[in-house]
Amino acid sequence: MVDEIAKAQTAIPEEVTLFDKIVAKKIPANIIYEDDLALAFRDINPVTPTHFLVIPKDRKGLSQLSKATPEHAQLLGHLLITAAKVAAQEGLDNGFRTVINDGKDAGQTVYHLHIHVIGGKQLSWPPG
Ligand code: IU
Repeated sequence: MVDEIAKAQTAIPEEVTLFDKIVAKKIPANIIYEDDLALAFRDINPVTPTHFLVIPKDRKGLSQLSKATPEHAQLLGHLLITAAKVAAQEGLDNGFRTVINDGKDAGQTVYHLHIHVIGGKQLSWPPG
């Protein structure tokens, strides 16, 4: 986790992100859901027993949530609904948490909007 925060200090928006490469199946990922607009795959560095990411296949300029405009409303809604659907598919019936890290202070390392879905254990609050 400390590594992620260190990585976030130097992470920058890119033309083609690592997640674009996952969408294009150029780099491997454990994909658990896919439709026309969204992809969900297991995080390679899980922080809870279940930890997956929901991403837009075409991020339409959404490197991070703070870049969202009204044009992104439908896509963002679809991603949230997908997060809940895949959480149910994963059996997270007792609850789960969604997280969107935005920028350095939040520890964002990949500038392709993504929703973390974490669960599978009792989570604590507040996060650090
Ligand atoms: P962050 O919110 O930008 O910090 O999250 C990026 C996440 O992407 C982080 O949890 C990584 O472990 C994860 N990840 C991944 O699952 N597969 C990859 O190929 C890469 C990062 I690069």
